[in-house]
Amino acid sequence: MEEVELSPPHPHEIRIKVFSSSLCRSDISAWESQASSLAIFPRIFGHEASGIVESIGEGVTEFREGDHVLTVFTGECRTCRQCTSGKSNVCQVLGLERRGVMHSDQKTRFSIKGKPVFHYCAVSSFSEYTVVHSGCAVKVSPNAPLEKICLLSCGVAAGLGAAWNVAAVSEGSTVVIFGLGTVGLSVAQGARLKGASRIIGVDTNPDKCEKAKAFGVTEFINPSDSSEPIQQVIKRITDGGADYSFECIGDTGMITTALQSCCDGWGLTVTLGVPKVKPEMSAHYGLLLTGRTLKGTIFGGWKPKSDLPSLVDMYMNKEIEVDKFITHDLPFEDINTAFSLMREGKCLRCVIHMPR
Ligand code: CXF
Ligand code: ZN
Repeated sequence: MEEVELSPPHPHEIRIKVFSSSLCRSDISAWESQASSLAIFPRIFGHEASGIVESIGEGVTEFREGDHVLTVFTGECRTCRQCTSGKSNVCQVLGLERRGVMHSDQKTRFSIKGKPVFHYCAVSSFSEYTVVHSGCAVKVSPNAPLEKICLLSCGVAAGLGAAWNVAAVSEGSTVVIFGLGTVGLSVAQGARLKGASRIIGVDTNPDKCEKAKAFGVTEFINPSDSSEPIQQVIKRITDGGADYSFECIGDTGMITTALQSCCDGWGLTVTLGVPKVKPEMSAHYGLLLTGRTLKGTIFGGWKPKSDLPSLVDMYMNKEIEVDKFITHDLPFEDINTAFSLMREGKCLRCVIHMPR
């Protein structure tokens, strides 16, 4: 825990009093990353967060002090080619920020004794206050519980979007999901809500079996339990492969396995995991010649400003499940416990509550 200084918001930015921030696996992956381009320290992690607008910078018209917001790690400028295409959420102006600075001036808003403290995804929510670009926050209903909906700022929304927007899972179909963390289990929830008849969950952590059933997984397979390669098991029990497979681990080797686990002709593999070590992937081209498709996605294809408020409404109307993903609630001072639980595979989401 450190005392940091945080500047007022610059033009088109807002300063937020963070309310709750859940820990996402990618916070840890980035922290542990040995790749020098990502080793930016000292830095404040955290990106899956809710908060209340404390002050607004020049030119901000969309927010007022007191507004309830979700932060987003990939923004929406509403003017670039991708934002106006109606086909993509990969904003060219406020998209994923990997250099630890703010989009507008490549500088930081945090410092300690005049020395910069870097950002993460231009959000940095493991702090009592943060500054974000106004295009990287979404106003939500003041009736929605901030201590729950922070999960919609990354993991839960990403999984639902992958099933709905990217794969468009159809009724009666067979789905296989590799990696049953919050993202994978959100894919399961999304597939169930679209009427998939079989949802096969794959994870090497045996504790995931019980948890997974609660989110719609109909069959659980632990690859460590058999010597038969997992793709062969999937093909055998699905008459040649699933209709859809999802890679939610962040292991590029598993992308090949996921492709091999879906069927000839129309099998679709959606990859959402963020690789921890090796970013390159390889697969036999024959897998594509025989009609498979491989699609990548960030944030499940959701355009945050346009789409997140309706996801919050769906939660409020009890059409989607969010609370069940919260396995732990911790005060900010115990944030390191959340890191341990995540590393040991003992949680889905730990929500960190800021002092009020
Ligand atoms: C990630 C997405 C890919 C890069 C790092 C941040 N967001 C959520 O986990
Ligand atoms: Zn995340």
